[in-house]
Amino acid sequence: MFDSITAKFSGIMRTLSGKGKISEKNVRDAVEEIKEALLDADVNLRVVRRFVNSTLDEALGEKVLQSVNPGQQFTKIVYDKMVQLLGGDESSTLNLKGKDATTVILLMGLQGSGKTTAAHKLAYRLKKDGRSVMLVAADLVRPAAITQLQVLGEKAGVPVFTIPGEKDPAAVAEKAIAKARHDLIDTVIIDTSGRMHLDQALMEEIQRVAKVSRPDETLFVADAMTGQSAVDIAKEFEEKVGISGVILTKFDSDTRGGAALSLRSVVGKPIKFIGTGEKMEDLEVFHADRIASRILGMGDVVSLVEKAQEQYDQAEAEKLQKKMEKNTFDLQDYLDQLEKVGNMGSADKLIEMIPGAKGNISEDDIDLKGLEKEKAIIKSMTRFEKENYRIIGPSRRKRIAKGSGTSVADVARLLKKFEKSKLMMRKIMTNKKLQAAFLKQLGM
Ligand SMILES: Nc1nc2c(ncn2[C@@H]2O[C@H](COP(=O)(O)OP(=O)(O)OP(=O)(O)O)[C@@H](O)[C@H]2O)c(=O)[nH]1
Ligand SMILES: [Mg+2]
Repeated sequence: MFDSITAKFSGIMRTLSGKGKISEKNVRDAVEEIKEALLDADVNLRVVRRFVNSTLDEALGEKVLQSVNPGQQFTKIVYDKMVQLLGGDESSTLNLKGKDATTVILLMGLQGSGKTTAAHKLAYRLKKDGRSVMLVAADLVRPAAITQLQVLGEKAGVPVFTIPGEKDPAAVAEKAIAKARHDLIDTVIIDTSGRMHLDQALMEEIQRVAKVSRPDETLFVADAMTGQSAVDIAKEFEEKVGISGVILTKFDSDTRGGAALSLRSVVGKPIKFIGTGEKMEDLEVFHADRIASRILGMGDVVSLVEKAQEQYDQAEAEKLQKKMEKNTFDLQDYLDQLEKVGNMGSADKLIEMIPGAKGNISEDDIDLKGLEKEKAIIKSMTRFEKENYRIIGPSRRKRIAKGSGTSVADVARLLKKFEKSKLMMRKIMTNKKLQAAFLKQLGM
């Protein structure tokens, strides 16, 4: 998402930052280009106007034109406006009751917007946070909807409430909540049906479900690919049912991003999560500042570090540190690290988070395939070999290459790389300053 808008914004900023002094005309030209970029990305016209006017007002103030580094000042203004547009620092956390009560989350949206997928991603996330979750199948329109939720619920390891034969979604919701209270389940997530278009029947159905379930969160699920129309639909849901927040799905898609940039401002409700893929883990908390950075091509280091940290818990990090201190880090440990990198996400997602990487680094540069190869090689070693890499001579190398479907050269390359990492670790561990930086990165 945002590929073309990011390219254009980076271009505009680069032109301006190259200038030692900028004139009023420079600013006006840049703002005009920004306007075009936003319109091209299918951003709502009123939103574009407001963005452009307030950027212009501020940028033409004395502060920018007279400043030592006008290009940077201008970038800062555009960045701040973008953050504001996306919701500023308003909270995107869910309104959850304590565990001694039952929190109800209602999901709604058009057909195929990603409600069922979002329901199961949310269930998975909240369960991971230590909550007890129940999914409720209140989509009684599409024949396969119940089975779909049951399959996903099983994947996430949470119960799915259904009433076979029941035709009234409000009745299902009501009974589900009663059961959750009885079973001391603290979070209920209700998946509702969608329609191709907005229609009276859908609105009435959702209204009735909302009335009996009295949700703590009423989340509108919007498909980022539907562009402008997502905004109109959200407005309709807000008027008829009332929404507390938005989940923007298919953020990973190749779309221009207009919906993402317009929704918050037009509907006036926070975007709380973004869906970044079809898998259970592909749900990120929405942070206006981080997305603004990504859009302007400035990367998102905070999310990147968080993703890395997710892969480590404190105990593991300490164990790793011990091994490094004692220099007993072996190939099995190396393999564990490779697995963690692989778990951080696909190459294209990582690229978006590295400042300046988009457009400069390709997916091939982040060599996740090479990673797979290395993993296969280590997995073909015996335990003794993993613990004593120096004994891996020519005949062992041949056997390992054969076992992993690679070549002897590949095995040799891996061993060299591993040896280098070990050397690097020795260096880190014998240098206090490096050590501190490293531990900070592990979140210690
Ligand atoms: N790439 C990507 N695909 C998604 C995402 N969220 C949902 N999908 C896909 O979109 C399709 C529709 O998702 P569902 O969750 O079934 O949508 P729904 O709103 O429940 O649809 P109905 O129940 O028919 O109204 C599925 O193929 C999902 O895998 C996302 O964030 N990224
Ligand atoms: Mg569904």
